[in-house]
Amino acid sequence: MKKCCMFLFLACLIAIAGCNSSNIGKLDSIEPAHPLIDGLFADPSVVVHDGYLYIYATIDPWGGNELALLKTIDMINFERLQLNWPTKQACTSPTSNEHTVWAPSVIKGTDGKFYMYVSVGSEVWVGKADKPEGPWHNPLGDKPLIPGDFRDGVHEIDAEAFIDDDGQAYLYWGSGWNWVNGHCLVVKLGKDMCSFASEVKEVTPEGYFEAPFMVKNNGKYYLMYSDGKCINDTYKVRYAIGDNPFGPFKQAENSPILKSDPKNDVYGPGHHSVLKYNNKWYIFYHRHALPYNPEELTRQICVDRMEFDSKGMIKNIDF
Ligand code: FUB
Repeated sequence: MKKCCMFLFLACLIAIAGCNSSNIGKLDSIEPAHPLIDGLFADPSVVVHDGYLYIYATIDPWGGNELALLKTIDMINFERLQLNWPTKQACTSPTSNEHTVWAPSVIKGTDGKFYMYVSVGSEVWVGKADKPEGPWHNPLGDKPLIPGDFRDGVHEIDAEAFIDDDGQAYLYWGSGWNWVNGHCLVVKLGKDMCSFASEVKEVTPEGYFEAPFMVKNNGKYYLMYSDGKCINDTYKVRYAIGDNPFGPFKQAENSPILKSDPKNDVYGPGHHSVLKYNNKWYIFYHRHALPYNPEELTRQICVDRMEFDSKGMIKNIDF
């Protein structure tokens, strides 16, 4: 009888484990430029933790009082979770403006904690949590990491952290105003991930407007970014290559690698992030919802494979 109970118990455990087993490797079977979820979300940032994929995103149009957090174990069913932070109320400073919460970036630090860099108004706030779902808090109390008046002419948004192989973290950020003169700044982050540990350097590559994302592959540093207007089909993803995190970065010959393709109904793809999973690269980005209506900010999140060719160039993404 005892043996029988033990067998049943083990069988149940195996069944439960089977139900929960992660299938996010199904990333591969998702159609190019096909929205992952029905809702209107933009600026995706992704984290994989305990077999789940988490997507942090701007709620369209133009953000809201909070961010969207979507969680999946199978790339088919997405659960929408409520984040306790950031909110517009919790992240208002004398230099923020009326803009909302948008453009998150989440990364796991070398200390095993999760760090979020998020634009609220026209400035960058930092959050910290033990788990991707939170609870999140601002380690700086009620202050932004990068205030709205940090540097003249720079729109202080779209921050993205990168951790190099030696454990040193960097923060890239910046955009322009009125769709012109985008600036990309970079700084070394302190071990606490919420202080600056170097001078801030401008590394703006050719054709840059906003949404920087750093990728390292085979010792090279690929600064990827968006260019054009996110409100229409001019938005696209470019990249430039450098030998270290501070550049200089030279735009690659085949840049942009992701752009509108009206024949395949793809309009204004951009503000991406990159995930390396099971030794394969994936690019998450938003593109305009269909039917395409320029000037209306209704964006949806997609994912495609991203590959490097034998010369170390990022291959153009075709649909
Ligand atoms: O979602 C709001 C803004 O649109 C982001 O900050 C930009 O990068 C663009 O995607």
